Amino acid sequence: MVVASPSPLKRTKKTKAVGVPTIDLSLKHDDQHRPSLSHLIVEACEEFGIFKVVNHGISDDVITSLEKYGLNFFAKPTEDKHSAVGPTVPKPFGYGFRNIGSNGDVGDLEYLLLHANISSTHPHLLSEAADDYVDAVSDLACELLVLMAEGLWVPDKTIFSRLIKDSQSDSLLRLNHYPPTKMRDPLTNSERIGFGEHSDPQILTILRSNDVGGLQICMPDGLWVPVQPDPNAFYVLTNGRFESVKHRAIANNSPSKARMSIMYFGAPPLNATISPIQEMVSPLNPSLYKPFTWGEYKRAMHASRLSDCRLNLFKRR
Ligand code: GA4
Repeated sequence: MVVASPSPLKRTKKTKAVGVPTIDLSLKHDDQHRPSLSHLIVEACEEFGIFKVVNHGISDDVITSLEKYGLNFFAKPTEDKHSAVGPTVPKPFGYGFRNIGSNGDVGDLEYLLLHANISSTHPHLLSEAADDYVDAVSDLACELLVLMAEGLWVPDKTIFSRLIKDSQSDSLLRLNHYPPTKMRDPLTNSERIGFGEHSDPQILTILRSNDVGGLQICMPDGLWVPVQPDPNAFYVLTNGRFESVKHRAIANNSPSKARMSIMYFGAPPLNATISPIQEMVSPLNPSLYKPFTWGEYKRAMHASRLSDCRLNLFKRR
């Protein structure tokens, strides 16, 4: 067996946190284990839309450098943050405070949303820490996409990874900073929301956070359960046939420490057509959606609220 957590999505007694399937990537070079590794990834994507990757091979230095960069950035005076990369409401890139997107969503956080592609004309961090991080996590994303193709028995193993390796890839980097705040909303006495419920639209998301909790995923029965933070691992959220898990972050309820999470969103170029690969379509298993470009999908996304489902707009009648 190559999976480290024996009972995925079993809630641990003490914390009520959920154990998502764990993928041990150190086994990728082992010819004997690689097929079961790719099978487990496919299973995790199909059943949960999220898994945890351990032994990912990305050095601590790369991760902590970007984390330090982020913490330094968020510690700056407000005016400096606004002037550093852009306006208060990123359109969509730059520094954001409370406002998410441009259709009225708000949360208890501040963030940096940047294009991951250095050659792009959009703002990016221009920091070595961010470049090194993006290089490392995009390689990890590609490795996982190759394993997914293997697990799905797709003949062209790089069919997915090529989309994010493309020089025009529309991948993004997001740093979310959740300062400590009072746990309950004083008016409603309900949990305060850091980042409202949504599913990620990109091919896959690679999320890393410090040891402060906040991430929750929605179970099939609609119950929200916390995911235990693990600074040494990455959480991978998938999309498509591998439906992206609905998730959110509650406001940070730790007494003094801020929560910081870093997301890499692996995306295709804007002009890439999104449609099922031929081998997956048959008269018995027809394509459910009209083909669309990633650019078209993004336009629909930016016209929607955080929790909206955009895919329905492209459903075949
Ligand atoms: C959710 C996932 C990513 O964080 C993001 C978000 C994007 C944004 O912040 O600009 C969106 C949201 C996300 C989907 C609906 C729209 C657009 C905020 C929003 C209300 C960067 C992304 O790609 O889609």
